[in-house]
Amino acid sequence: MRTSRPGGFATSWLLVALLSVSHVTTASAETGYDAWLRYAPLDPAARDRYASLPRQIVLLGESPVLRTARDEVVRGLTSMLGAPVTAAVTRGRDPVVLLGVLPRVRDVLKDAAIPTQIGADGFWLGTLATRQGAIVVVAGGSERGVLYGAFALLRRIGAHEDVTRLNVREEPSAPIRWINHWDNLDGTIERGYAGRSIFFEGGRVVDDLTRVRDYARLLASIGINALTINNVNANPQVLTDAFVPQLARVADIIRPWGIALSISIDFSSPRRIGGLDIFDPLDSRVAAFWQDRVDAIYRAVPDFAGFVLKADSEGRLGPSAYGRTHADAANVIARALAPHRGVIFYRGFVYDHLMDWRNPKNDRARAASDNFRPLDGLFEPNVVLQIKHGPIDFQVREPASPLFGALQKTNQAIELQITQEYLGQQRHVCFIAPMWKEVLDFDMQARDGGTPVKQLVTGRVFVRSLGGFVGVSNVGRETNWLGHDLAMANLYAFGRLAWNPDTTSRQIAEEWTKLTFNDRPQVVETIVGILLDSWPAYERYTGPLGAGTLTDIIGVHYGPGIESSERNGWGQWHRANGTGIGMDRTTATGTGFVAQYSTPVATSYENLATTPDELLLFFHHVPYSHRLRSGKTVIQHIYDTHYQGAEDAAGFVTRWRTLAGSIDAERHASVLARLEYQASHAIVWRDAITAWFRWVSGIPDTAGRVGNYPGRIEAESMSLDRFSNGAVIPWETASAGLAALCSAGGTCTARHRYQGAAGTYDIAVQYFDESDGTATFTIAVGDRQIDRWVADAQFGSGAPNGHTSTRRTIRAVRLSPGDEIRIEVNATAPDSGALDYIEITPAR
Ligand code: GCW
Repeated sequence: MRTSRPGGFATSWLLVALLSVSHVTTASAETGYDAWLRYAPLDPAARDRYASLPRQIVLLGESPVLRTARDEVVRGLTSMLGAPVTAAVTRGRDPVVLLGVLPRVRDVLKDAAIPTQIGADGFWLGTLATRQGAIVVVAGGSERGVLYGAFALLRRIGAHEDVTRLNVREEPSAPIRWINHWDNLDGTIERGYAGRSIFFEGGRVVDDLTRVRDYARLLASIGINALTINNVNANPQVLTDAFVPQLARVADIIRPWGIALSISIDFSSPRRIGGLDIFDPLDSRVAAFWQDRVDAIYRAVPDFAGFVLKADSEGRLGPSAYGRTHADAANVIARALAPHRGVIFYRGFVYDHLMDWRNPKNDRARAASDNFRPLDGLFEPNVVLQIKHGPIDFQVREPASPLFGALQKTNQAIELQITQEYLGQQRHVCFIAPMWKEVLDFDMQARDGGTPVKQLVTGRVFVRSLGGFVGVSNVGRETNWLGHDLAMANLYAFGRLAWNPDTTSRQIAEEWTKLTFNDRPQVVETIVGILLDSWPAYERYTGPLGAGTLTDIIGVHYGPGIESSERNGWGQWHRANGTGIGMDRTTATGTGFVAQYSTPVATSYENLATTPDELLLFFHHVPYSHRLRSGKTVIQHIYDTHYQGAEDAAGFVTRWRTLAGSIDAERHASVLARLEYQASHAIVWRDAITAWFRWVSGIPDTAGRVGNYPGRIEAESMSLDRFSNGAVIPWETASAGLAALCSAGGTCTARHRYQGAAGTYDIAVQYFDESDGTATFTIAVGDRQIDRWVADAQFGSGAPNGHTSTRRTIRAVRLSPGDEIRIEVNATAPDSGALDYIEITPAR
């Protein structure tokens, strides 16, 4: 235990006043809104452990961020301890929690054994014995550090850790811990899955910024220090004089949480809103435009953080319009920002989406390094290259981008995607920390002695002062921010890893679970178990062996759509054909991508024998008969993992059910509904992918499952009234490629005469829930209606396909031979009320 000498600080303080910032908590339904900052009241046993914790909070100094820190401690302790905790302006006879920046703390606690230095944004938490008893000190390396220290103290208590002997110093791994949003000014969100924007509506910043404030609080608690609020596919209006005051409103709301505002910009803004006929970065009028806009923003937002720029990518204009380089583009804006200490993040996500797919040497994975490596050293010091974690685009499995190891004289930040664009869009649970960790821990061998990605992006390896982490979060207006309560673990994990990338996924999951739910061992074990198993499960039923997420690449990136990636310019090719699968990216016979890595890494990926199985198809094209280390062939691996993955997803439901009564009923029910949906959609994935590969390869499943579905009755083979048979595109997303469509609207009926043994069965109805209208489904056995539901979900597609394919299971239905099972669909056009099949299996 570290203590100061008793009497080590002035005892003459008088308690001057108690401020009125104490918080009263009331029990309320769990909505997920408070996420990991619930400050749930401790049970009496746990409360006893904190009996000696001071109930008065003294803040040294005055500023919005410091006040936020103090108020948060008051709020958190009051709520958790269930007793009044108050803010005092100075110290009386009772022990206190003392908050302040390090020099102020050292002034007051002169002889105490407190660190003499704390890095920017870092903090020290200490318990010091004094004549007045044990005081708790939160000393910050900066005001932000005090705030982070306050949250760290509360986190420890929330997780029921001992705080009687604190002596903890923490500093963030990197200065850049930013969140990006892909929110459009009209209130929509690109790749957002939880409602409309919390920032914008109707072309303006929303009037009520309460949610923005509460979101900033969540972000501050995990160490985020800047927020980019609009889409990288940017609307130039954000730079206009009319918009700048609106930006200032957002900046004012997030500032007390130590978070600085940033925006994404459109590179052609000089032409679109600047009255120029040109946006050439080397033109002096263009430079003057950028300076003018930057100055205008800083007049309104003095602590503005900077810009994010997506140029020459996916149709966005960029320097190539004038034959200029990305360095030219970044630098003209960087120079305008430099006097204000602003930074520009230039996105490394630059590639040709109109690439000739017929050329086997073409490779989108090469693009980032091909574009940026030659420019290393040419960027202004306040330019940061923002690089997606993998060379393609947030697929379920990718190697680390080689660009991380290739830049020695350029600041870099890793871009991680929290919004689950390719990972089940928050309808599926997929805890991404383990995937991020694989990349962060990967040794790029950029020079001798170990250079994991985490040390490259934090600037440690090549000694860059700017570097770090950017997360694309896309929270929305749904109460629980991301739609799925468990998805919030990803936002939490992003912040915790940006703070300290050495933290393990399990540590993060445990901490998050305790704070978000509770710390009962069974709860922690179950939820952490589901979280840690979720990415492997998702990978199993979606994209095998590094081939990519086998989803509809040119659409909403959600359900299966295996051939959508092929024969187009988007470059997410897996090159599966009748004999084999995979992208040959070797130097010897392929696209040469592997040569972008350092020699030792390249050598291992170049050779089939040393390429890890999980990335095999990213680097090599192999026959379906190729044997993996497991001894299985590639094709059998594809079959087995898809069945395994679907079973894993079903297991999440069973595991989650065991938590009934151990967590609040509200979140138990809402997560259960999502997990049940996930389990059924995992079957859609399983069947689509295994059927497609069975067809393309001509090789049967040795276990006999693929193409053989016991108890399944295809809708098109039922006795149909007003339904018509239709082909589903892509074919593999419907059983047997066909569905019964109720396209004419009105009521359509499908009948099946049950001829099996009498007994109790589960009946699954597989149908398509299109986004373009509603369809009401009724199912009856004889004249007994057994279920009725309305299909009105929004899966982003108005057609029957892998996005919309949905399963409803009616459990424990008594059936006797001769019973008629009747499904009626009442569809409002253009919804086709499509029915795929029913499946009758013994009740579970
Ligand atoms: O993954 C792709 C997304 C686009 C996104 C783009 C990017 C914002 O499908 O929606 O655009 O990446 O990162 O710029």
